[in-house]
Amino acid sequence: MGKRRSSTTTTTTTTTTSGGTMDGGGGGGGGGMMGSACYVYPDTPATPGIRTPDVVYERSVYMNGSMTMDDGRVVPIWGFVDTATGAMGGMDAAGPFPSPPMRVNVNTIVHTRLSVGMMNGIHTIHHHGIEPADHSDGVGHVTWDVNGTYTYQWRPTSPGTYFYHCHTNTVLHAEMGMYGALIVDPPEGPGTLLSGGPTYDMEAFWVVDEIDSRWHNLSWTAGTCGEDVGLNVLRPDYFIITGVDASGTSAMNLPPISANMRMGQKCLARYVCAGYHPQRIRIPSALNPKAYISDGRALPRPMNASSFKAISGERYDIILEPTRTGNFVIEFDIVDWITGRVWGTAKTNVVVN
Ligand SMILES: [Cu+2]
Repeated sequence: MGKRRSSTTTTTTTTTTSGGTMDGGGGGGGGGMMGSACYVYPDTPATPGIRTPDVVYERSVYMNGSMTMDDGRVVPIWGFVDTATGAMGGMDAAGPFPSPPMRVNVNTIVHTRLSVGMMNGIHTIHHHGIEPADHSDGVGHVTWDVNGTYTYQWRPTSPGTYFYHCHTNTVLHAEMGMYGALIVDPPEGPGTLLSGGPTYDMEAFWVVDEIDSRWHNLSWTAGTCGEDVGLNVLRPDYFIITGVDASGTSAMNLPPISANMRMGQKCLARYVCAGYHPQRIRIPSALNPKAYISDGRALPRPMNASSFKAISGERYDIILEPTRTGNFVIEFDIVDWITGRVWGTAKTNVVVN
C-alpha cells in the first residue's frame, strides 16, 4: 500500500554529546539543526535517587523521517529511536512513526535513558499520565531539556494506555511526531485490562492525530526566541491514525489499527487523542463499545463509548464485544477548538465474522 513511512534506519551519526551547549546560528527549516542564540541549554544533571531498574528503555531521536500521504505528498516527521536495537538516530536518520512503544507491568521501576546532543537537537521525554518526581517528569524549561544523556526514573501505579512525547518546544515537537505508546499492564500481564477486571483477546491501536503540513517545515527551535512562526494557527490538512493516513481507506483492514474479530471475542481498543483539536469519536453500537479506563484511571463504571468527545492528550481503553457480524467503520472527526468546524475525519474499521 505504501502509505506507511519506511522504517529504515541509517547509522551515519553518533548522537551522544555530553556537556555541550546549544547556541548555533538561527534560520533554516526542514528539521535542520539550526539553533538560536537567545537560549543556552544548560548541561544535564545526574538523576537523583537512582535505583536498580526492572526495565530499561534506551532512546535517541531522529529528525529526518518522513511520512508519505495518500496523495503522494511527503511530510517531514521527527521521532524517537530505540538505541538498544542498534539504531543511532541523528539528523539524517529515519525511525518508526509513531516512536517505539514502551510496555511495562504496574509497579515496576523503569528507566528511560535519553541520549541527544549537538547532532540531533535538544529534547526531553515526558511520560504522559505517569507521575514521577519532578526531575523525571521531562517537561522542558520547568525542569530541564536534555543536552547529553539523562535517565528518567518512573514507576507506574495504574494500568491503562498512556503515551510518551517530547516536551521541548512542545507544540512543534509533538506535532512533528515525537510520541509513542506507553502501555501499563496489570500484574496478570497482557490480556487483562485491570486486575480482577475485564479480559481481552486482541488489541487495536487508535492514536489519532491531525497534521498541518506547513508546520512540518519549521526548524526545531522555531518560535523559541519569541518570534511568531504561526504555531497558534493549526489548519490540519491530513488526518492520521497510528502513523497512517486515515483520511481515506489506508487505515482500513490494517492491523494493529483495524481489528478482525470473530463473534465471542473481545478486542481492546487503545485510543489516544494525539492531536491538538478536539476529536469526536463514533463507534457503531453493534460493537457494544465500553470504556473501562480513562487517562490511566479506572472509571467508576464502564462508559458507553459509542459516541464521545476527547481533547488533546486524553486516552480511553475501550473493549469491543460485538453483538453481530459485519464490517463496522470507526470515525474520528477533528473538530476546530474555537469554531466547531470539522476539519476532516480519520477512519478505520473493525471486521466481525
Ligand atoms: Cu523534541
